[in-house]
Amino acid sequence: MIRRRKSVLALLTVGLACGAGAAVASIDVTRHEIVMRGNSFTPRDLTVDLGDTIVWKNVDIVRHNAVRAETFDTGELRTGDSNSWIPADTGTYRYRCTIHQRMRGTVTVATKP
Ligand SMILES: [Cu+2]
Repeated sequence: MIRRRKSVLALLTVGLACGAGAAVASIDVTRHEIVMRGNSFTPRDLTVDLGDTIVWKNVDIVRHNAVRAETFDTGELRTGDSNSWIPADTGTYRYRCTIHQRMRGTVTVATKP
């Protein structure tokens, strides 16, 4: 299980995303990054807490996406692009890159202990 705890970057990202700014410092956000490189997701299996943000970032030289039907779709990401998803429910979510059929990953969402 790989976990990354909250960071200043996460708070900045949320602040920019909502554009409000005032109460940003009090938001408890954990941001997890999944890197797309070498036609694979790293980490391939990620466990997060409900309410966390998952970011896919493509650092590969080809386009990728991360898709789970009816749940999330990052859209095609070019080199350096990223997109995120905040799960609305717990569970195990298997997903794939629809461009490269063998490029797969899993996000497991659990409630905070
Ligand atoms: Cu791909």
